[in-house]
Amino acid sequence: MSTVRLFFALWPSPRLAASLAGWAEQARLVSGGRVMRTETLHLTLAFLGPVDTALADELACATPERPLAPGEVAMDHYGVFSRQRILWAGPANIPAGLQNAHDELWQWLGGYGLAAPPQPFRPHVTLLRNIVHTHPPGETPAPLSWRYDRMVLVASESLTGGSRYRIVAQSRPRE
Ligand code: 2AM
Repeated sequence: MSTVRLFFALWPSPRLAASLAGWAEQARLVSGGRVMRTETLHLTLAFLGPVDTALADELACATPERPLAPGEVAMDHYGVFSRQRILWAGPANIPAGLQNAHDELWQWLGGYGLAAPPQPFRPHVTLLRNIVHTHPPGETPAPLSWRYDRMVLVASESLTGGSRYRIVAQSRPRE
């Protein structure tokens, strides 16, 4: 059985991604580590892991017909996942709209036999990997406001030296 590694994400505009890259550069001065490429920055809504290719095709066809309730999330906080040596940007407080979007997405995915992970939703944009100092920087740049109105379905392909992301579908914004 062949599978593809999938996740649903919010993808920033090039402008927002450039601002997030500035957050990454600032954090690297304190934390060390490797900066993620600007064009790959994203916020994962649901990580599906390896999915059978037939189901992946079904999801890619269904995604445009499943609008995401538009909302806004502040990037106003640096956090670290010390075990994974990741530094990220995200909201200090998860907005209800984003939490609902996550919960409703997983409810919909349940109809395809997919189950949400037991861990709580931790919305974040990974900025640095392999960080050296696992305390987040004390100073945070000016907060960024991220208005979103759609999500993307992404296939993650493992290559030597990292992953390549391929957007396979996106939801249509609500009329
Ligand atoms: P990360 O950036 O914190 O590693 C593609 O790998 C995306 O899916 C990334 O945003 C990654 O988060 C996320 N991801 C990878 N494995 C995951 C897992 N087991 N649970 C939740 N998200 C995961």
